[in-house]
Amino acid sequence: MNQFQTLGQFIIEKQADFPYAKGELSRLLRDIGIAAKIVNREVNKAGLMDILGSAGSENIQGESQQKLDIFANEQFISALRSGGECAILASEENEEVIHLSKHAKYIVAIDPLDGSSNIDVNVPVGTIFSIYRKSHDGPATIADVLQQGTFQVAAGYIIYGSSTMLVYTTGCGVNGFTLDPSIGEFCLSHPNLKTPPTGTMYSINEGNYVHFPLGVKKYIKYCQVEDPGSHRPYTSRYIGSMVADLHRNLIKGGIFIYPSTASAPKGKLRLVYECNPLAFVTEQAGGRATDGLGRRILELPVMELHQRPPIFIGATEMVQQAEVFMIASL
Ligand code: AHM
Ligand code: MG
Repeated sequence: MNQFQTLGQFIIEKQADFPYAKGELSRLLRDIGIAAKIVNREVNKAGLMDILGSAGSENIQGESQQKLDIFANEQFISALRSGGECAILASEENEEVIHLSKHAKYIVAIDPLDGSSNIDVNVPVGTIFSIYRKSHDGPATIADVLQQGTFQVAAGYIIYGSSTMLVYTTGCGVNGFTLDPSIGEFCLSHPNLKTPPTGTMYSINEGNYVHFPLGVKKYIKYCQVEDPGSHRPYTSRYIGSMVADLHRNLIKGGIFIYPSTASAPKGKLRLVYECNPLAFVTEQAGGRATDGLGRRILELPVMELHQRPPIFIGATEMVQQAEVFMIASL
C-alpha cells in the first residue's frame, strides 16, 4: 500500500484552510498537476522525440521559443480551459492574456517551461505558477492579472529534475510533492518545507560581473572572502535554470540574485509569473525576496504583464547582507 499522501488527497484535506472554499482552487491546483505530469512525460523522453531545439519562433520578449516551451504552454492552457476554474491566463509565451472560463473566479499566471534553453543538454527545467482571485463580479480583465504579489492565493513551481517535484503554497506554509512514476502521482515528500535562515551558496551569473551594480560586485567579493566564522568563502552554484537554482537553495540555504545589468537595466526575470510566485513560496518557507534595496518583491507595483524587476531571493540573512552592500553603494 502507498504510504504517502497524494497531492489530490492533500489538496482536499487542506481545502478547509479557506473559509470561502468551494473546491474551485483545489480543482485548479489539480489541473496544474495534471498538465505538469504531461509536460514531465515529454521532458523525460525529449531526446527520443523531435521536440528538442528551437521552434524557429520568438516570444513577445524576443526570446527564441523552444519546441517544448510551446508544447508546455499548450498543455497548461488546455488543462486550465477544460478544468473550467480559470478566468484568465497570463503566460510568458503569450503577449496578451488568454480568456478561458467566463464565470470562473481565478486568475493564473504561468511560465510554462522556465530555463528551457537548458533542455537540449538535460539540465533541470521548471514550471512556475501564480494564482489570484478575482475580487469583483464582472468578467476578468488584465487588471485582475496585474495584482500585487501579496494578493496571490497560491503559487508554486514544478521542477523536472532527477526526480520531478511540485512545490506550492496557499499561504499556510510550503509543501513539496515528488512524482512517483510507478503510480503517476505526486506524493507528499517535503511537508512544511522551511529554508535555513542562512546558508553557504550564492547563485548569480558571474559572467555578467562587469555589468553588475557596485553593491552586487561588493557582495560577491564578500561571499568569496575567507572567514571561517561565517563559513566563507561561500560556494558558487548557478545552473541557469531559476527553478532548479531556487529549489536547491531553498532546501540547502542560499541566495539567488538576478540584478539589473547593463544589458537588462531592469533585471531579466519577470515579476508576474517568475518573481512573485517564487517570492511567495520563499517567504512562506521562511526566506526573503526583495529588489535588493529592501523592497519586498511581493509589494512591488505591477504595471505591466511582462515587467521585470531585479531580484534577490533566498535565505533571509543572506538577502539582508546583500541589501546592506546594495544600499551602502547607492
Ligand atoms: P526563460 O524564462 O526564458 O527560460 O529565462 C529565465 C531563465 C531563468 O530560469 C534563469 O535563472 C535565467 O533565465 C538565466 O539567465 P542568464 O542566462 O542570463 O543567467
Ligand atoms: Mg522563465
